[in-house]
Amino acid sequence: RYRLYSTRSQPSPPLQVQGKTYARDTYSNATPTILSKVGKNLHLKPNHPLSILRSRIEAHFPQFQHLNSLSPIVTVKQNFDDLGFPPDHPGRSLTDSYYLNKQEMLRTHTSAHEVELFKAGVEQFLLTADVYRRDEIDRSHYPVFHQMEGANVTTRGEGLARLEKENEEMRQRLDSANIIITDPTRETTATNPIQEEHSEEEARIISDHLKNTLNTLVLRLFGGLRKEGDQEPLQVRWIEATFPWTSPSYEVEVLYEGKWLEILGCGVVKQDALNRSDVPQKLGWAFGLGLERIAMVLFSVPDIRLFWSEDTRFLSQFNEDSITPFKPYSRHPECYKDLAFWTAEGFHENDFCEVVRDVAGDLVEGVQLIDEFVHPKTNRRSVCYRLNYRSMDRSLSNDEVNEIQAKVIETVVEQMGVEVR
Ligand code: FA5
Ligand code: MG
Repeated sequence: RYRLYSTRSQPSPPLQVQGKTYARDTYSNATPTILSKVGKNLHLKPNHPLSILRSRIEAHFPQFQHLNSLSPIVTVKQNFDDLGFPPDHPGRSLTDSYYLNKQEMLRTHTSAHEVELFKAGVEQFLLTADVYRRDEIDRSHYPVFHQMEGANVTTRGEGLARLEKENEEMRQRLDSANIIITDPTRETTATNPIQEEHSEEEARIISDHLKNTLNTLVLRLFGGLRKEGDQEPLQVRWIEATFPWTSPSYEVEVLYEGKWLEILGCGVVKQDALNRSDVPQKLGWAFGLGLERIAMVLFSVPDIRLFWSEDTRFLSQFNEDSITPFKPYSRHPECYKDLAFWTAEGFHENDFCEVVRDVAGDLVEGVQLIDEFVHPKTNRRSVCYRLNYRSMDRSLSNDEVNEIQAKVIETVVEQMGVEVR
């Protein structure tokens, strides 16, 4: 396997993040560009769409603890092991996640904090934070995005009686609202089982409470958006899912302008995870929702990179009092460059994208595979990528783009052992 950094003879210095030092090892793959995002905290920036959305959701859960400042550097144990991810789960691989070293990583989801919070005795919380994943490059993917984790656990008996009472109240609200909820997951208990530690009644109360809570949340977020006189009901559907620490598990999709949009994953927390949190007597649910996905729709933001813009033409458009659509200002022209090369063994597209991001930063808008073939005699694989460059904030000169492209080429040759055609 090639290494993104430290190809030179002297050992690389340890990684520095927010004043702390992390020893490097063969796992270290967090790049300076990625590490420079740590501490930006867009979800706390006043009048930023992500912060506005966060406050809206927090208002739906007034009795929950609202946590917004947990460090994105977590242990592999927190992010994966505590939640029951098997050792060979693909999410753990170096092509999908950012590691500081073998033990420490940038969290890939806010669920990384569930066990520590349950352990600390917290029963109801909403946790908003930046999460990091190595991924493709396009208008809806960025290696840093924001999630909000919600969890509600309680003791058997009394606690469940309260949930049942709240179920009744939420059901009445939903019955009188202009919303269609499609839920085939009620029939798929064979593939999405209730836990053997739960009675059927307990499992039903918790699942219903989770579903009622999220259906009323969706109604609050998306319901008010429809235009005056719009008789079309809001449509939500529930889909069976799998997460290692919940069962049953679900995903929620909302129909928006003719398209189903996946907004969250959730489920009934597994007894295993609660035992690991030293609260074996409790039971409850958890969800994790993606803020950018929802904010792009609610605020009509066409490109996920805009959330990172410092341009006042973007930032000045939003305020806490209302959700108003983004009015695009004239976009600067794009410039694309094609790059064809023979891949080396073990080539992975996410690694290539990482190099591009590290060299070009936010100036790269998209990376798209436009051609590939395998040489019939040598079996070597050739690929051609189209790299789209565009700044959100200014015009790029052709010279500047050529310079970035040259640097990309130099870096992929040096670090990935590819051969430019
Ligand atoms: C999770 O991350 C789970 N931690 C969710 C969860 C929490 C399940 C608690 C059970 C209990 P997933 O990878 O599907 O699941 O991501 C959750 C949400 O984050 C998605 O529904 C989506 O809205 C958002 N999301 C995921 N990947 C991206 C991405 N690359 N860019 C933007 N948003 C994303
Ligand atoms: Mg998903």
